[in-house]
Amino acid sequence: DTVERTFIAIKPDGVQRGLVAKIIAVFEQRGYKLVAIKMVCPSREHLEVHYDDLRGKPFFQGLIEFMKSGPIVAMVWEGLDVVRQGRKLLGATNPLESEPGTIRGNFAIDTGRNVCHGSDSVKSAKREIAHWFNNDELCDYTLELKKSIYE
Ligand code: YYY
Ligand code: MG
Repeated sequence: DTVERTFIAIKPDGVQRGLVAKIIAVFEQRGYKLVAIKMVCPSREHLEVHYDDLRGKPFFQGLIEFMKSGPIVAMVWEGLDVVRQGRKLLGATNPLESEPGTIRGNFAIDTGRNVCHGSDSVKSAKREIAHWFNNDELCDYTLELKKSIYE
């Protein structure tokens, strides 16, 4: 399914540390198609709904505070198996467990400063994309490179 989509976000620490271009490049160079991108400073309510499944966890308030500490770069990427592959490109939630070569494995140390977010399933991806983007922000175009990336 080459039109599978995932929601990827560069968190405030990734923006502050100047990792925006590097993180985008990982997805571009793998061959995925960028469908939407914007810089945003979301409200507390917006972030709480985004992380709805983590309400009640001891780190929840700190996570929301941190996510409110600066702008986030929100993106939608499209391509074959992009949800699962996106998680692999990001690396494990705890960067100390992330493989070298992954974004977190290359650029992060603490779980609470792991520089990026990626949807954990096709179902959450659908929910998160609808939560962060209006339909008219999702660009419908042909990636001309497709013939060079897929057989
Ligand atoms: O999907 P992912 O970001 O890899 O992890 P989640 O379990 O969904 O947690 C979301 C977010 O919460 C994580 O990226 C950092 C933060 N967090 C934390 O600060 N401490 C934990 N023990 C677990 C997660
Ligand atoms: Mg998650």
